[in-house]
Amino acid sequence: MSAPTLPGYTHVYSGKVRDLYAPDDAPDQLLLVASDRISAFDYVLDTPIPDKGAVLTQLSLWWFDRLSDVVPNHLVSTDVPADVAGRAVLCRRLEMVPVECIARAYLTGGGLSEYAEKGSVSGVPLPRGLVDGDRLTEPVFTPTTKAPVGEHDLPMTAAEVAELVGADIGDLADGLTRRILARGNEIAIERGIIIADTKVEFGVERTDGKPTLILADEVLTPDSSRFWPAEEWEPGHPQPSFDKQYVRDWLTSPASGWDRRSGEPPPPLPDDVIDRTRQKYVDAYQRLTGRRFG
Ligand code: Q0T
Repeated sequence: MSAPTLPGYTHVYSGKVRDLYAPDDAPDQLLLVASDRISAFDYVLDTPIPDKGAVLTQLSLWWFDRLSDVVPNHLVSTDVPADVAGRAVLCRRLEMVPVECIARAYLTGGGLSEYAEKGSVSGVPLPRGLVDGDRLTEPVFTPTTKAPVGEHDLPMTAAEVAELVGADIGDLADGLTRRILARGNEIAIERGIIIADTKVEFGVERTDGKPTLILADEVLTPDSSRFWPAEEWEPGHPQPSFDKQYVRDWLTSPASGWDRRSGEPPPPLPDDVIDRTRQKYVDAYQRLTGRRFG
C-alpha cells in the first residue's frame, strides 16, 4: 500500500493517506493521488479499504463545484495515468499556507476540551452549558500547527497565525474556512448529514503583491471532516463516526485481540469490517451527491 511508481512522474511526498508526484514535464503542477489507506487511532492500518481513494477524490471534485463561488480551487485536470484513474487529480503547484485551517460548526473533540477548560475555543467565547455535539451559532475558526507525520498538531491563536503567515492571509483563511463549512452544512443537512468540523488547506497566489487563497488538497470528505448521520444526532455524548465506527469498534473489541495501549500496531481488518467500512464511504458519497458510485 505504499505510493505507486508512475512513469513520467517523480514521487515527492507521502502523507498518511495521500501521495504527491511532480509531472516531469509540468513544473507548475502536481499529481495528488488519494490511496485506499485508512488511519485509526493515529495508525495507518495495513488493510486498505477498496475504492476509498476514488470515493474521496470524486466527492472533493463535487464539492469544488459547489464551492466555486466561495473560493477558487487548485484543480487543473482529472486526466491522469490509468493506474490512478478516478483517484487522482492534476493540480496547480502552489505555495501552501503552513497552517491547518479548521472550522467547527458543532462542539466535540479538541474544541470541546478547550471549551471545558476555558469557556472559549481559539479565543472565541461561547455560551455556558454547551455539551458534546452541540451546534454552534456559527462556525468558529480553530487553526492548528501542521506537525510532521507522527507528531500532533497544536492549537494556534489568531496572533500566532498572523505571526506565521501575516494578518492578511490569516484573516482570509479564517473567513474562507468558516464559509466553506457553512456552505457544506447548508447542502449536507438536506441530505441527512451533519459536518461537525473540517480541515482545509490553502495555497496562495499573489497579484501585484495582493494575496488570494486557493483551496487545495481534498475538501469536505469524511477524512478531512467529522460526518454525523443527522437522524442520530443527540448532543450530550460522543456521536458515532459516519465512516470509521466499524473499524474503531472492531479494533477496541476483544475480537481484535489488540490493546490500544500496548504500543503494537493494529492487526489486519476482517473482511466484513472492510466491506461495511467501504459501504459507509460509498453511502456518504451517494447521499451527498445523489450520484451512484461506480
Ligand atoms: C500541495 C503544492 O504538506 C505537504 O508536504 C510537506 C512536505 C504535502 N502537500 C503539499 C501539497 C498542493 C496540494 N494539494 C498544491 N496544490 N500545491 N503543494 C499538498 N500536500
